[in-house]
Formats: sequence, structure tokens, C-alpha cells
Amino acid sequence: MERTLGLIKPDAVAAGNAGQVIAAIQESGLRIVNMKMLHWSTAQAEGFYAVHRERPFFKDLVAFMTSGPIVAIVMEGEGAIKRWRDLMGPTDSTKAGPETLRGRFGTNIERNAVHGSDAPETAAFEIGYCFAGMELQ
Ligand code: FUP
Repeated sequence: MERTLGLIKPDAVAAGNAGQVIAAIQESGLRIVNMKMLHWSTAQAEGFYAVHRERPFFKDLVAFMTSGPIVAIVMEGEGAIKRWRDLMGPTDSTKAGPETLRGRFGTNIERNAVHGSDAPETAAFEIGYCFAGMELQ
């Protein structure tokens, strides 16, 4: 069993698409362990995306991710990290197929509707960043 962290980003929440993303998770067979709505401060978004802090898009990414509420979701299943990333589609929504969440609900490479951990180590960090141990049973 593997766990991963998904985020429904401010664009998708604001557009009223959170319910459809959650439905897609459930239809995929991944189990939702816990989820919550958050509205990050700048410092909270910077901490989550610390690996990207030297990248040219960092400031814009943080501004976008603090622009409204997000939904953080812990999912569990066999191969959950890859399954969730396959469901999301590629980073750039303009290149994402219509069957993927980024294709359905995203706009471009920044406003791409959803996030997913990319490896076991990042999943562990990101889950722990958003949820306390007691929330993860
Ligand atoms: P992903 O793992 O698919 O979310 O993509 P990355 O880890 O490469 O990037 C993390 C986030 O940074 C993306 F979701 C959106 C943002 N980003 C940009 O805004 N511009 C870029 O050129 C690349 C990424």
C-alpha cells in the first residue's frame, strides 16, 4: 500500500470543480484517507514548494497557490503515486488529454488544477506538511 498527497488548486476550487476531482479519485479506486480545505499564507506555500525556490516561476507559483482556498487530500492504494499522477496528466494543461484532470480543469502550465507527489520521499514530506499523524489513520 502506498500513500500520496493530492491538492485541488485555487483555480479548480474557485471554478467549483472540487467535487468532480473528488469523484474522479473515488472512481479510480484510490481510498481517501483524509482531506481538508486550506488557504495558505505565503510562507506556507513557499515551504511546500521549497524545492522550486530557485526556479523562475517560483514567485508566480506561490502567488497563485495563495490566491484562494485549496483542498489537500491523502490517498491510499497500490501504486497510488503513479495512479494519481496518471489521473492528473502532464504538468502543462495545454498538453494534457481531455480524459485527465489537468486537461479537464486546468488552463496552462501554472493554473493546472491539481498537484500530486512525484515520489515516495516527496509524498512523505507533503503528507506530513499538511496533516498531523493523528489525522492519518
Ligand atoms: P508537477 O510535478 O507536474 O506538478 O510539476 P513540477 O513539479 O515540475 O512543477 C510544480 C508546479 O510548478 C506546477 F504544478 C506548476 C508550476 N510550474 C510553473 O508554473 N511553470 C513551469 O514552467 C513549471 C512548473
